[in-house]
Amino acid sequence: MHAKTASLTTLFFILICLSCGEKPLPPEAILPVPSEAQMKWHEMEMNAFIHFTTNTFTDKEWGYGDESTNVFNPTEIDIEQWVTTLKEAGFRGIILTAKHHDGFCLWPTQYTEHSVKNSPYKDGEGDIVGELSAACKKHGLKFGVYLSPWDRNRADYGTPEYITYYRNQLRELFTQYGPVFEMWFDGANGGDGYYGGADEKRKIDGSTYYDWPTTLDMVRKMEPEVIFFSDAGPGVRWVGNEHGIACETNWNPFNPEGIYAGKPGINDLLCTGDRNGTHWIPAETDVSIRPGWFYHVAEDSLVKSPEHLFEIYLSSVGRGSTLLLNVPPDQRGLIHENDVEALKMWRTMLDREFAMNLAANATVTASSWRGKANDYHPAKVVDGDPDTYWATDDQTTTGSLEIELEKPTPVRYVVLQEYVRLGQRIEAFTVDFWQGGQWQQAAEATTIGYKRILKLEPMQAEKIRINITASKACPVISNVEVY
Ligand code: FUL
Repeated sequence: MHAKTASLTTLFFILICLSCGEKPLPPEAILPVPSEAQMKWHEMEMNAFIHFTTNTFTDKEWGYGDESTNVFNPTEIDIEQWVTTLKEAGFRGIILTAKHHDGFCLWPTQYTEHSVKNSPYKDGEGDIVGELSAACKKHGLKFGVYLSPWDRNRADYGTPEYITYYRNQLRELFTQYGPVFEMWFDGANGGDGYYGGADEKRKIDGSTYYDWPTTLDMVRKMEPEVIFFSDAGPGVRWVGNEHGIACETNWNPFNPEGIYAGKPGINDLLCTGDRNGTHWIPAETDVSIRPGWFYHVAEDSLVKSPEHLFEIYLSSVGRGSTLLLNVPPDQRGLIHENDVEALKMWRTMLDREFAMNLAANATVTASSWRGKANDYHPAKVVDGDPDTYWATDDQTTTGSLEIELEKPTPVRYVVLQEYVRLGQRIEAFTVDFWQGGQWQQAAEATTIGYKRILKLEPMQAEKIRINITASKACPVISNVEVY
């Protein structure tokens, strides 16, 4: 190589290196951060729950465990109707009570006679778990399983043999009906039950009896991506109530140390999470469309209204949680007409309220952005790409974004998303409207997380300002929508 060419080449590399040195690195993650499987779970936003067992036919919420298998007889069952109804409503996954506390199994397990195989349903040839898992696959929904740890039918409940039974059943479920996206471990335990005829109260130590670490390891070997739900996670945690309400301050970080399913006095903590928590364990908001979890004819008139379901959407998905809405099939084996109607009208409402994003491709400015680099430019919050974001320099933990609307418009909702792959950061912010030449505060809030939707008193706005007033580290926002 010529000396001249060589020096030009060197200069070229020096210039490249200089410019790459100038380009600011992305912010460092603030731990904990979500796993890839948890990220997928966040993105699902809304899943449906199906409670179905002998209770549907005996008009109970908690079967005692002595129900005859003959009572389970859904004569007009149409599982396609469940799945298409739920899919049209916008749910991405369905979690089924494969076995509730009464112990009746919705699949023909080889480990007990207390199942569909001894019921009149399809003359004992039916398999609700199999049929629902297949219908979910067909319609592109994910399938999840609830298998009650408490079992009021089993004579061996309370002994180590029952744990083997429980694990055998999990093995059947995960090898025959997967993929299973979420596994639901319910903490409820009322003590008394049939227990094979013993008719007594049994007390177990919830912190040790089930030996969860061994069970979870076993399941993970079959389904590495599965999300475990329980009070303590480890995948996702209970939100601490059954009203459809996540807390306004909702941290995904959580400290699971010493927490176990059913532990008394932890509901508030489950709802808020823990700013300084060690593990990423988001809250899942489970609630029923009816007062009960199972179908009761007397509740046909008590199906939640579309307006109530909309409020629940705002207080769950809108507070950074995932909604798990229970829609229980009736004795025919169908989702009742009233529930279908409520879901349809709710969907219409969601589509109407969030029809036109006024921020899409709007002009956005910011108080500052990371290294003045294009990669972190404020416009990234309206580009519709969940993987790009606005971020500030490391030492800047406050800052604002201004979104210019095309014309003065009444604004009802602001949707915000942090880029949570780098951890949850923001702890206080306001939303302000530019009106008649000055800023007016429209809302004051705390956490954002995966998603925050603020419902505002509709006000005419020319510009909107998102003002981050406190953050654990430099704010990183991937999305802003305005409706
Ligand atoms: C509770 C159970 O006791 C209810 O019956 C229902 O399954 C609900 C989702 O969880 O702990």
